[in-house]
Amino acid sequence: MADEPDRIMYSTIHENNTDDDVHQGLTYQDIELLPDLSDAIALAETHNVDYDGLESLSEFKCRLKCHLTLTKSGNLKDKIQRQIADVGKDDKIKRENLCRMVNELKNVFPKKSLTQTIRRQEIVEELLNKDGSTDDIREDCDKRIASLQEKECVILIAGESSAGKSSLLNAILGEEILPSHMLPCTSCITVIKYYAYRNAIIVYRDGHIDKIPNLDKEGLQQLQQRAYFSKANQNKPHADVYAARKEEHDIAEIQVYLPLPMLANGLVLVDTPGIGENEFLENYLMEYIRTHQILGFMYIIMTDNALGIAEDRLVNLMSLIIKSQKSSTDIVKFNPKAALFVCNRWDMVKDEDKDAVRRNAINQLEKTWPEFEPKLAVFFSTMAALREQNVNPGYVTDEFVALLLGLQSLVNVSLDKRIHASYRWMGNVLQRSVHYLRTMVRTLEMSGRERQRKSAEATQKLNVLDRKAGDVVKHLKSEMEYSVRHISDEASIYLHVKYYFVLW
Ligand SMILES: Nc1nc2c(ncn2[C@@H]2O[C@H](COP(=O)(O)OP(=O)(O)OP(=O)(O)O)[C@@H](O)[C@H]2O)c(=O)[nH]1
Ligand SMILES: [Mg+2]
Repeated sequence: MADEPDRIMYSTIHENNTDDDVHQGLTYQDIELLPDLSDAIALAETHNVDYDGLESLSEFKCRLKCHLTLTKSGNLKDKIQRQIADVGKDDKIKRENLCRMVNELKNVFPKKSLTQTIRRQEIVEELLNKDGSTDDIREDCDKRIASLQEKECVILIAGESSAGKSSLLNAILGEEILPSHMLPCTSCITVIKYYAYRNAIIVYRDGHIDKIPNLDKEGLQQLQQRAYFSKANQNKPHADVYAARKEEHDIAEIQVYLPLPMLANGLVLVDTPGIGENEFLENYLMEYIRTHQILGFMYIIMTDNALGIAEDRLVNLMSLIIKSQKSSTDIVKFNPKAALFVCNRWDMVKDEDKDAVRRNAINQLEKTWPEFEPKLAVFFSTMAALREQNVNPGYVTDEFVALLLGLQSLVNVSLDKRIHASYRWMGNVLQRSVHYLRTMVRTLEMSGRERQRKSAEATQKLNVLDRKAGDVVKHLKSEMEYSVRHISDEASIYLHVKYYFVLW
C-alpha cells in the first residue's frame, strides 16, 4: 500500500479518529498487529464482521480495516466522489467569471470600422499582433470563451491489454457496466457521462446511432450484445464472445449515461482498448485521441507483469497525446502532470517483493514520463476493492481511497490547467495593452493643450475607476494563486483608459 496516499487519507478524510470507544476498542493498530489467522477470525467474530470466503491474513486485515473505516468515517467512496463533483462545481464558477472577464476584454477592442475613434484600439491591436500576443484579439476572445464554455473534463483511461482498465472503471462506477475478461476484450471506446437517467447510445462511424433508452439489467445485456460481443460469436460460450477484439468494427464510440453525482459537473471517463493489441484498435484509439480534447489521463499498469511497464508504448501514447492535443487546439495544451498511474493487480505481487516492485515501477516512470513525481502513482488492487464492495458498498480499501483521492487530484489539475491557460493568455494581452496604452497616454499629454486637458480629465476619472477596477483585480487575485498576480492594479486602470479613447 502506498505510504503517501495513506497519510493523506488519515489526515484529511477520516473523522473522529480518537473516538475509539464507540468501536468497541477496535483500532487500526490492533488489526495491523494481528499475528495469525486464528486471531484474525476471533477479532472478526467479536466485531461481527463477515469473513466468508477470505483466505489469507492480509485479506482479513483488509476486511477488518474496511469495517473499522466505515464505522468511524462513513462511506469514504461516497465522500470522495462528492468532493470530485465539488471540484467540477468550483471550476464552473471560475469559468463563468473568466468568461465575463474575457467578454470585458473583447469589448475593450470594439469591432473595427465602427467609428473614427476606434483608431486607437486598432493601433494597440496592431502592436499586439506585431509582438505575437494575439492574432486577432476579438477572434481570440471568442475562442477563449468557447473553450471556457466547454464544461467536460475528459479523462482517458488507457494502458496495456488486460491491465484491468475496465474492471477498475467498474469499481469506480459501482457496477459492472463495462465488459472485463481474462482474455483481451475491450474493443470499443466507451464514454461515460452524466445524465438524469440511465441510457446508452451506440454511435457508428457512418454517423447513425442506436439507442438503448433504459440501461437497466436488460438494457445492459442489449448493450453487451450489440456493442461488445462479436456478431459472429454471439452464440458461442462466454470465453469466445469477446473475440470481437480481433475484428474490425464499425462503432465510433459507445456513450453510457449514468445519474452518478460524481459525473454531474462535467467529469467524463473514457474506457479504451488495450494499447499494443492490434493495428486496427491502435488506430481506432489514436483517432479518438486526435479528435477529442483530453484533459487528463489515467494509465493502468499490469504491475505483476514481469516485464514491468511497457515504456515504449507509454512514450508513444504520450507523444501522440501531446502532439495531437497541440494541433487540435492551441487553446489548452496537454499537461503531463494531469496524469495518474495506477499500478494495478497489486494483490498479484508477493508481499516480500512489493518494495522492490514499487521502487522499480517508480524508477521506470521517472525515466519515461516528463514531470513525473511519485504522488502520481498509486498501487492498487481492483480485485480486492471489488471483493470488499461486493460484501458491503461501504467497505472501501485503503488503496481504493488512495485511488479516488488520486482521481480527485487529477480532475483538479486537469481543470486548473484550462483555467490557468486562459488567465495566462489574458494576463499577457492585458500587460501588453497596458504598455502600449501607457505610451499613447504619454504621447497625448505631450501634444497640445486641449489634449492635455482631456488627459488630466481622464486621469481624474481614472482615479474613480481605479476603485471599481480594484474589484475585478481583487477577484482575479482571489480566484487564482498565480498567473495574474503580476498584473498590477495599473492594468485595470489602463484597461479602462479605452473608454476615454472612445469618448474622445
Ligand atoms: N488478480 C487481479 N486480477 C485483476 C485485477 N484487475 C483486473 N483483474 C483481472 O484481469 C483481467 C482483465 O481485466 P479487464 O478489466 O478486462 O482488463 P482491461 O485492461 O480492460 O483489458 P482490455 O480491455 O482487454 O485491454 C480480468 O480477468 C480481471 O478480473 C486485480 O487487481 N487483481
Ligand atoms: Mg477493457
